[in-house]
Amino acid sequence: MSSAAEAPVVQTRRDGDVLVVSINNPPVNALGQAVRAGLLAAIEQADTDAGARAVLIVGEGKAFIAGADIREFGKTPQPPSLPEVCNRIEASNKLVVASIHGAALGGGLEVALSAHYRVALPAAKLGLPEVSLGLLPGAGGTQRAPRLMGVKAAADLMLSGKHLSAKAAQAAGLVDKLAEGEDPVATGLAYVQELLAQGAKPRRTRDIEIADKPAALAELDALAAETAKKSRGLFSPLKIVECVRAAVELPFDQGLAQERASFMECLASPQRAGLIHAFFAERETAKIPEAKAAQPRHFSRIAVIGGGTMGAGITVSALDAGLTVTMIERDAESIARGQANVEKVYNGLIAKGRMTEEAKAAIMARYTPSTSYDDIRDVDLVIEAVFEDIEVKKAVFKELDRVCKRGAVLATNTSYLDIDAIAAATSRPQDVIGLHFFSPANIMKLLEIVVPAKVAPDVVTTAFELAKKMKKVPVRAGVCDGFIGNRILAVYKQAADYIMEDGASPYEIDEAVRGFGYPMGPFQVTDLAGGDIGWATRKRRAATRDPKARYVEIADRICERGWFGQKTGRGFYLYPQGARVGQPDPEVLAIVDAERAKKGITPRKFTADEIMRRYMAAMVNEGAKVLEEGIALRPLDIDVTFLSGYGFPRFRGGPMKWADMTGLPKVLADIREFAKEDALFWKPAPLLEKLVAEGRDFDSLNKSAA
Ligand code: 3H9
Repeated sequence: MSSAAEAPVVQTRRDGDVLVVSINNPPVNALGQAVRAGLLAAIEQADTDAGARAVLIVGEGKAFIAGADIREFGKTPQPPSLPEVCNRIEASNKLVVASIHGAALGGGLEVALSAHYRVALPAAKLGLPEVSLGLLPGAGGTQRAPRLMGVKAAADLMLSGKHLSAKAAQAAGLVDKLAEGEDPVATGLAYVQELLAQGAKPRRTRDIEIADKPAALAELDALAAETAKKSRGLFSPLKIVECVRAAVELPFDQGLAQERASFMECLASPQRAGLIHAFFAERETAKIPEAKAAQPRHFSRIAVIGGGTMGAGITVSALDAGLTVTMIERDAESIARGQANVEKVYNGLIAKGRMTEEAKAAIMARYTPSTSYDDIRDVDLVIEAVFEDIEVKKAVFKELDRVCKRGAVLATNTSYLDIDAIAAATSRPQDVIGLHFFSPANIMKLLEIVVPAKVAPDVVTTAFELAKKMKKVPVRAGVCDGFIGNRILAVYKQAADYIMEDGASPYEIDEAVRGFGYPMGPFQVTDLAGGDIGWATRKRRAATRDPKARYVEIADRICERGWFGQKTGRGFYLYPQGARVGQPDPEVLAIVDAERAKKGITPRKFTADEIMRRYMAAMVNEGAKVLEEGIALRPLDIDVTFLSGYGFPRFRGGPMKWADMTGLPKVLADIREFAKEDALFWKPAPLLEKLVAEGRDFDSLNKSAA
């Protein structure tokens, strides 16, 4: 073990009459067992040190404390607990001050709220984001925050999980002083001396009385109703409201006891397991084999080919990342439309008061429209976002090959097409990669980085660097029809079509999928995206479709009528007068009935549970195939793809995590059962069978890849 690893994670030293307690547990000073024990010991030491008049708690490195150590959740808790540490800090007979820089989140903020005074440096970020992990503040946060900042503001902080700037935290009452400077120790010591000079004594948050309790309870009633409506199956938000209510109604210690009990319930919930899996998985996807060997290429000037919705969204993402963008379109009219698409995004922000005209002008100064490829000779990176047709794309890449400087990265935004074939249209396949953005590209977080056979490793790392600059969640994918996301989508969409043809209405299926936690069901999504998009894909695939495979024609019948969804006023649903929420359409049900009759199918009843078992089994089985073919590096890459790009409910952790939590033997048993009806579609993935035979789960593959 290195000496750095042996250094205590909490150190104390005397600075005159102040005991400085510093936490040094990189990367973010999470409150693991050793930190908790160290903090407790430091406070005991301070209380018995006659020469110490005050204690200063600081974090070393980039954060004060980012919270409890999330990796410990789900394991047997080791004493001392964080609530015990916080209570001990608050009870200290010495003046305790927290000096906050960087993140003071979750348990980190709870430590600070247990101190008697708080000073923050300007870049500090304070928050109680436990809700995003399926938890609630479990070390006194639900009891102390309302006493310091008021009941409504504290509940909002906990329910939103948002981070407050130091300035906002001071205005809210969480922080006593906002200090200039960059050194939390020097700033903290100066503040301690200021307090001592004023004769300040320990001031315990637990002793603060909550003002106007009847008004606070009325606010909580309203908040509980709103939270029940908004939290869509999430467990911890309502628990947060109940704990804040306890802060108002009960003595402090009873409130703490209720918080503890609720925290333990959340900790035991599968939602916590799903959300924490999502947290770590999103940080893992950037860990790719190429990262060890290849530094990203430099890029600052980029080109976007195509100014449609996708090209404009990519342009906005690039401009927001500080890059210089040249947009290429084929003629004056198209480029004017492309620029209008870009400006529309910024004008929307201006209309909402979230951007000034000056800020827009500064951003647009980095944007150049052009109709000539000659204007992009010097760019470092190109993203093509033209019509989804392999011949059109190959022609664009031939042109890029002709004009672009050597070493420029050439990326295609195709969602299905063969990127190896696109790369082969150039003389430099080592520079060609897929960057699959999701629409609207300036909003959606997912970026599938599709790695063709001949691409150079430093082009792959450049793509990941671009994702970081654009604040996207990158996932590395291999080349196949649809890559990770759209390939798996095609299969579970097919499962939904089979369920529909066998007896459930599209509306029942959508309802079951929403009940699982999705914001929308698959037929609502089709209507939103435009039925014509899927129709074009089905036509393209018709030639290669296995003639023995079951094919449901209902969607084709709907498209043949020109019913493409919201944009045409009807699709699977009716959208009278431009309504955004659709109504069931009896004519669609008649089409479904006619198609069933044509195939001699007698419709049967499906429960929501059976719908979801089929939907998820199809998703997981195809996910396993994507893994064994190496299209996805790890199960967690599939999880992140669906969480960030396809609306998969975050609290379920992603499809592969869902499968692990459901139990792979159960999922496989379902697939084998369904295979009795259609052995071709429900062919179990060999990887799934292997894992079940070996008694392993998908997560074991994440771990072995780490
Ligand atoms: C809690 O506090 C419960 C209590 O109320 C009650 C207890 C009884 N633990 O995000 P980054 C790792 S719940 C363990 O890439 P950034 C992270 O995995 C907690 N590890 O950096 C990554 O590791 P690696 C409430 C953690 O600068 C590395 O640190 N707190 C933790 O973009 C760097 O992270 C939160 O929810 C942790 N708590 O962002 C805050 N946090 O290098 C969660 C981070 O191996 N954290 N790691 O991939 C964050 O929001 C961001 O990490 C932060 C830094 C803003 C701090």
